Amino acid sequence: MWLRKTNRVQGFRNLMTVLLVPKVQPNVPKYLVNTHCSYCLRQCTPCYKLKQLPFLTKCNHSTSNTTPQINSGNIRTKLRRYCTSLNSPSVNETIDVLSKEDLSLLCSHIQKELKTPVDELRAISRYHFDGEGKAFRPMLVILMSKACNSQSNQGHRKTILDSQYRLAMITEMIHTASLIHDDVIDASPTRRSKPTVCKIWGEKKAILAGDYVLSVASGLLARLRNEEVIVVLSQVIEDLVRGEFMQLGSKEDKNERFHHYLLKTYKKTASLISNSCKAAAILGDSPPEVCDVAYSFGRNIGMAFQLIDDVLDFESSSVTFGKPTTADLKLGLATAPVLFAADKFPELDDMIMRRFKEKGDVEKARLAVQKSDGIEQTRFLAQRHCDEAVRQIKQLKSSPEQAALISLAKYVISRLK
Ligand code: GRG
Repeated sequence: MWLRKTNRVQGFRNLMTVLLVPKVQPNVPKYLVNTHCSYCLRQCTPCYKLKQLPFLTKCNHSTSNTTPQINSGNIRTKLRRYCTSLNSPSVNETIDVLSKEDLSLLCSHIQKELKTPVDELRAISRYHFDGEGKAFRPMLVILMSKACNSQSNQGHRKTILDSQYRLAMITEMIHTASLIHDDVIDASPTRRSKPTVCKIWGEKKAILAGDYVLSVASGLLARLRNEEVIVVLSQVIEDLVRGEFMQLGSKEDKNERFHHYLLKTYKKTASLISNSCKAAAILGDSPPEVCDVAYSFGRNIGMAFQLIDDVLDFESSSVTFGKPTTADLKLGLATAPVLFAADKFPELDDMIMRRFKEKGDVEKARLAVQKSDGIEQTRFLAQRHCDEAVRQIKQLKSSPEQAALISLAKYVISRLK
């Protein structure tokens, strides 16, 4: 039995569109041409540039909310609190977005699927399904499934379908397989505060274990017997690989460079999130417009998620040194904070091109980011994506899961890890 039966409400819940926005200023990446003020986040005509930097625009509205609020707290606790605080008669139960028990159940269902008789392969492939991840993707799938299902007028469409729950598992499996491979590529010693698969078992076994998790996920996907969902999720796997591949290269031209970064971000992170949301809607037999909303919501949340990930690399301190980890710089990667900073400090351009390989590059780039407003710009961009995600999901009929998805969008900006 895939789903636990319980009385409480269960579960949670364009790059291209934006690219189609007409170009209004020369040398401004089309993607960043703003129709929303980056400060007050209201829709307005762009009227002046933010601190001389060409990318973001600002209107004449109040600047009281110039800095997005940074909250702390555990994602699950926060969502639970948010949902219980809703003063609505339909929400007198707690939406346990994905409680610790739900998460360990999901992990144990995944572990059951990874049942190869080869002892070591079984142990390696199960290693990361230990409930230590944030489970952000399955959480979204479960919430989105319920939000889409509740659009239907039929009363019985309120719970998540078996196929949608399997999709949540598949999504987490694809994510985990990509993390295992990513740790090999980056030669990372730790992940989620424990040694990586490649650190313990070596690169060859890590690659094979990642392949194994992916192959089992593919089998589960095929068994959903939904051709459209198979196509959508296959695209995700292609995107993950292409996104990772794009990350190996750099672009010399500044505008191309930012576009390259955003496209890479979509493929590496937002594709899985957006297409999983879309697949959840498809499995729920949602009409095309609901599937589009699910996709757009996921795409914007996914972009924001990665942008904030890139900010956290400059903000989260290493326990040992009390300094930001700047793991991306050390890997030669120029993420949004650096790309924005390069506008103020053109000396970063050469460092970006040589992938911060020369002695002192990483530290110089870190300081330049600190002295610029690259972090602030990146957060604003993430905020805009979250705003758009909220705007999209509000097109659905209200439901507790829709409220939780809105809360999840806010969490993406405020998260600390
Ligand atoms: C095997 C499918 C497959 C792909 C191979 C290596 C590779 C190609 C792709 C790497 C993609 C990758 C690692 C993207 C990073 C996305 C990201 C933001 C990961 C961190 O996600 P969190 O914070 O992690 O949700 P937790 O630990 O909470 O699950």
